[in-house]
Amino acid sequence: MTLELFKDAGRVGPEVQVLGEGAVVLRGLALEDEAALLKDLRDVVLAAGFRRMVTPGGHQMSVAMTNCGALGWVTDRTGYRYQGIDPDSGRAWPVMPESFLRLADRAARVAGYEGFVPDACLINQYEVGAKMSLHQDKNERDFGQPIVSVSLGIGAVFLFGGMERSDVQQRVALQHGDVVVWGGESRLRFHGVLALKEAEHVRLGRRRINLTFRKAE
Ligand code: MD6
Ligand code: FE
Repeated sequence: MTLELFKDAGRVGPEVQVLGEGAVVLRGLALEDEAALLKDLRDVVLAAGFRRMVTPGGHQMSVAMTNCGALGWVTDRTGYRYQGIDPDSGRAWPVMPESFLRLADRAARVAGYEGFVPDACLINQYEVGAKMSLHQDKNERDFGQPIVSVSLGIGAVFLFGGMERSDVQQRVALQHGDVVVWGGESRLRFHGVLALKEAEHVRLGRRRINLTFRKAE
């Protein structure tokens, strides 16, 4: 499908693994601009720190989160939503860095989605033992827009299910620099992340950071 782009440009494309209709893993795609990405990540986290939010059911999440961009995803006892104000600081979320926007655009294009301009980047931090239960991403307005998900730090096993919670799941090992792009027919498939195993990454230490770019509004 999308490797045409690279043929035209006369260069070799990234390694692509198809997970389903409209869903691909682009191995190592985030490594090209890694230094800028990690520096900008550090700046965002200094302005809006990681915090463990509470679900509407009253459970504290094992994953710590923050956001950048015009909108941020939050959860509390009243529900899940996107909002422009960081509830911890009372200020706007940090601006989405250029390096983040460039990577989201490049990944979406390679996967066949043109004109993806995210207004939200949810940043998840997993320490050893943290996990993400099976869920669908459905707080966004337009399911015609994909999600671009970037894995940094230590590896994790991503679960990719079907349209029903009970559908069987593929297990996908994600490493530092891998990017999953998720849209089309697959946009509402259930997915999650298994509890993180002990490991250490040279740049990020004993944790995994996941950036998910969304067009929320
Ligand atoms: C994670 N990712 O990889 C959690 N959602 O840490 C997600 O929940 C996710 O990777 C939608 C699309 C891609 C994802
Ligand atoms: Fe998700």
